[in-house]
Amino acid sequence: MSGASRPVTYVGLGSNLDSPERQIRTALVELAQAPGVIGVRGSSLYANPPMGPADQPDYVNAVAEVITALEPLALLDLLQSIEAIHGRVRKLERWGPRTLDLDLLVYADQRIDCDRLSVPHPGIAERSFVLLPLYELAPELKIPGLGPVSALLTGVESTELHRLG
Ligand code: A4P
Ligand code: MG
Repeated sequence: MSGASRPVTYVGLGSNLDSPERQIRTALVELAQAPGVIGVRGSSLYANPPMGPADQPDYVNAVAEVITALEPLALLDLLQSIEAIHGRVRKLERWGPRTLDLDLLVYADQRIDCDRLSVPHPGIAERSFVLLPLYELAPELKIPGLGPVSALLTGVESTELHRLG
């Protein structure tokens, strides 16, 4: 692990309801202010069309590098508490619209598979809206079990991502 007491982790942020850009920017501040979080560096924000059901608004996505003393499940608790502050309502529809989705993408060099948590997040390799902001923050990153983020990025189409100012 890179620094046992302050692992480097990456969190994916996504929103397509109720002012998505504001949801993401506020969530970055809330993450930075949370107990147990040592530092946060946010990527650019990217507007992009929905993956999954097409009858929903476009998304805004970003990635944050989070340096934290929190263990993985405690970090997941934090992410879910921030989703709750943003009025996230979990519906049965898979991949439906949401005010805020926070996914734990990478936790240092750990591979985790338990009831509540799969890390690295299983969707990373197919999602340009994750790979491009992740590459922007950490071009040298190697994702445990998947390899360099740069190599993964060449395997996805990222023309539909629009960087927001
Ligand atoms: N869980 C397991 N592993 C993790 C992890 N690494 N990070 C569990 C976060 N949670 C994890 O999550 C369901 C459960 O997954 C949690 O209770 C947690 O214990 P959820 O957030 O309630 O469900 P979800 O996000 O609706 O489901 P899913 O399948 O994870 O959806 P995704 O993969 O998050 O995709 N299109 C665009 N353009 N941009 C998007 O951001 N997002 C989605 C949702 C669909 N289409 C999108 C986007
Ligand atoms: Mg999620």
